[in-house]
Amino acid sequence: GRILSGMAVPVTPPPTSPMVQHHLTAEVDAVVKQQVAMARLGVGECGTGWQLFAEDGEMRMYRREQEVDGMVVDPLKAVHTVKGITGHEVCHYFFSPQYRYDWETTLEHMNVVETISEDTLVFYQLHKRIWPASQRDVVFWSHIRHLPNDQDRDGPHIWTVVNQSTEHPEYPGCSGKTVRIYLTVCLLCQTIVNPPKDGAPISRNDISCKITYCSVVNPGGWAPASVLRAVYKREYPKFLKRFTAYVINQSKNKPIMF
Ligand code: 18C
Repeated sequence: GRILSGMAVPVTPPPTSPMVQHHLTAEVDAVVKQQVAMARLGVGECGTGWQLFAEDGEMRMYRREQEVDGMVVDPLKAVHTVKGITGHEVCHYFFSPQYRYDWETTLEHMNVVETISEDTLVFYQLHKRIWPASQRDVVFWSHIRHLPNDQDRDGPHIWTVVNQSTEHPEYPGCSGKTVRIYLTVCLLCQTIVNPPKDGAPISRNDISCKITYCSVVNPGGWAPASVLRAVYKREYPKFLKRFTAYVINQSKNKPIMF
């Protein structure tokens, strides 16, 4: 069986697909551009009523209450500033499959279904069950990208990871007792550097990372709104705090990855 509950098995992704232009390439590019543009909008702009629901130090989490066919799909937008790490580092640890079990606490199983290219993978994830709801799973492509700042060559460069639900013939999602989740997630990271005045080399004390995390998750099947919103409220702050602490810890004795 492919399900190894909770075990951190070493991940050996399948080899890169040999096609010149994979059928997902155009979709990936379009969704990434759209998600990055949306993530760059502040929570005050657009007049769309983001409401603050969690706050901890520099971290702020906002949501908009939204339902589709009676199901809660509240969009989430979180902003955070973390000292001592770069946007490249944050995106590297979020994207790479070998670290996922270290920081993703809701995971029961994860595997790479397909390697589209070095920067685009397709994942299958089975998440822990919340009693009494059905267990959830998800298939999504994940893309990591560096966005050079074209307005200001010395300005901050931006890194992003976008995850978007997709279909895969080996994981049909309509069989068995799991319910398929649909998600769109965008992690956008900007490195801020305060160069030391004495011309000394840049150290981790001189850098910080401005993080924006946006997510829309459709639970795929009915779940009580109050339970769902309670899960959101508990899990999203837990994720962002734990994940950023993980990146700080992984990066601290390594050279800065700009
Ligand atoms: O972005 C994040 N992680 C990425 C890499 O894994 C990727 C995947 C996101 C998966 C999100 C869906 C998670 C479903 C979890 C279900 C059970 C969790 C609780 C378990 C407690 C024991 O993009 C970071 C994601 C941070 C996760 C936040 C939680 C979101 C909750 C969404 C609820 C979905 C429906 C749950 C159905 C049960 C309702 C009673």
